[in-house]
Amino acid sequence: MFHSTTNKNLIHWIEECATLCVPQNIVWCDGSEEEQNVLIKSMTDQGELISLNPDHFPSSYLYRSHPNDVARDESKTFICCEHKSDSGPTNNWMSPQQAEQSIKPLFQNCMKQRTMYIIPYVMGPIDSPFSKVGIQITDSPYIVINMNIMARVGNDALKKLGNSHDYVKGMHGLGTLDPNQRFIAHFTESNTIWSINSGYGGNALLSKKCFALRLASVMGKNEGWLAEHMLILGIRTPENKQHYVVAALPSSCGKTNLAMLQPPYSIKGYEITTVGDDIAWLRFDDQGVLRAINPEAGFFGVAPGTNTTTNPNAMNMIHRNTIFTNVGLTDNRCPWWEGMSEPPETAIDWQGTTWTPNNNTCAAHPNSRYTTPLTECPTLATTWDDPQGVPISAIIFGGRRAKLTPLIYQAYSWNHGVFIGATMASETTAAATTPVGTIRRDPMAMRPFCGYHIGDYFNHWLDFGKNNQSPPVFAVNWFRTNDNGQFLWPGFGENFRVLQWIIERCEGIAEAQETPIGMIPYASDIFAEDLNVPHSIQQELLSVTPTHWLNECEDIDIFFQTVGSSLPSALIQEHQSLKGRLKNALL
Ligand code: GTP
Ligand code: SPV
Ligand code: MN
Repeated sequence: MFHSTTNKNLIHWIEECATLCVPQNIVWCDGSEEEQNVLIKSMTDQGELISLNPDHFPSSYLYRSHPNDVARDESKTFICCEHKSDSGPTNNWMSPQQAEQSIKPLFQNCMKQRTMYIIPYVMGPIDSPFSKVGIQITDSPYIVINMNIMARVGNDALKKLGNSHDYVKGMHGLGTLDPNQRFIAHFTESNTIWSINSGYGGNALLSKKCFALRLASVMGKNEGWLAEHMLILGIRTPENKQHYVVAALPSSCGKTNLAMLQPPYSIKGYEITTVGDDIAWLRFDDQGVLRAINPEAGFFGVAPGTNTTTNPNAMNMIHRNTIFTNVGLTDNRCPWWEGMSEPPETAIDWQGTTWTPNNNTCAAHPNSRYTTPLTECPTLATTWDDPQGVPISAIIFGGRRAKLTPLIYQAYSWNHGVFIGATMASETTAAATTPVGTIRRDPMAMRPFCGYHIGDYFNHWLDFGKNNQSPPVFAVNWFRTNDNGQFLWPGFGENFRVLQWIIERCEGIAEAQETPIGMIPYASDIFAEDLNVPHSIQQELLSVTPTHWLNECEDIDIFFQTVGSSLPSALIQEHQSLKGRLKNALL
């Protein structure tokens, strides 16, 4: 067994895993191009990967996952800490002892006649003091080739780790893919993850949601920082001022698209750059400046809806070195998905069967994705790998709400901003296996990803900004619809107009009007004439209807009751103030 580590703790853990899973052989991954090519070749030879048309999509491949394994499974995701009360009302809980009894046996012999890959990786810039090391074990070559894109894989990780015990142990087995025996278990007190019977996305790429959010959120609480489900983007103004903002939007609610947006043609002199599209680790530096790093090294982006108009930068980026999962395949071996272009006359759908536009089904699964290295992104910020992270000017929360919440508003204070984040709600999407389209509270877009009690998490947020130069907080909603379900706001690149207002608020340039829920822009600051949004829709997009919001407050009350006694009094206070302002507005 070749490896370049003398870390006894690590070697011992690997031996334990091997004894349990009984693989035929063990391979230490180095993240090299050669390793990637060898794995891809063997997978294409075995028909597990389909090589795409090299004229249009060089070094790009299609993978089809098992039809019952196409999204994160929140009902099979557990926090395994000693005390149930530490996991809180938003998590499934299982005691570590119970996990030992009911999950561990599922790994027994699970790698028989298979190869066990050991993937050492770093989350964050290799030399950053904020980065952390993880080791993932897996028997899925598909997961290895994805991890090689999504994280900084290789011997640098082993070097960084040295003989330390401080790394995240991730054990992943494909098992039988039986969804009833599927478990994604997080041992938040021993930095360990067990994932069995899924090979898809956040269930199986253990660096991503399992480590960089669920375990990291607990590390952040203990160490004074935040692990968030946020994109990080740069905005350089025509006056050459460089800003960065972070934005938390729930799964499949627009982070990747916002992170690499192309400003409208009519707006000159601004530059948008991309640091991250899904996860941010945030901390205040010695000067009290909020800084963010992207712990990841690649995109695992939603394919449907991506096209040359909605996201030209992504379309450009995914034309090479990309692994597509569960998209359709055209006759000339190019990927296709709903919303990409006019449908082809015939195609092979994501399950491998013949498809035509007359079929009542989708060619691509709604949660089909592309995996592409960050370095392929045409808007990648030069600072993306800065060990110190980038300084943050504003925090944005958002969700998918067909009704109620306006396009954009600003919080009155840090505590009010934390209240807005904590009480966000959003319609569920295909990113998880739960039914799509129902509104649920999704605090800070972290409901499925906060690894500890959500009330303690709110307290941590309040404390985090208390003694620092906390940036202003905003809320956005790109997804208001009319009664026919059509979006009222053009979205995508036009979201830049909202970002511009945010930056002008940060710089003290733009004005705002006070409403009971927060400060909103004057319509003329958002809706330039070239946008062609009718006056009545402008009004609707910025409207705040107190009676509707009072109903929302009742729903927030119900949510707050579920949080229980650790709900911070500052948030109860904010809620009272909001209700007071709404009632005043009705007088
Ligand atoms: P995850 O990777 O699941 O965390 O998703 P995400 O938050 O990165 O969302 P993404 O940017 O991939 O967008 C998800 C879906 O929403 C895609 O189908 C997009 O086309 C669509 N979308 C993104 N931004 C907008 C927008 O401004 N308006 C509208 N109408 N749709 C959008
Ligand atoms: C999400 O669901 O927020 C994702 C996709 O980014 S997954 O990696 O599957 O979590
Ligand atoms: Mn995400």
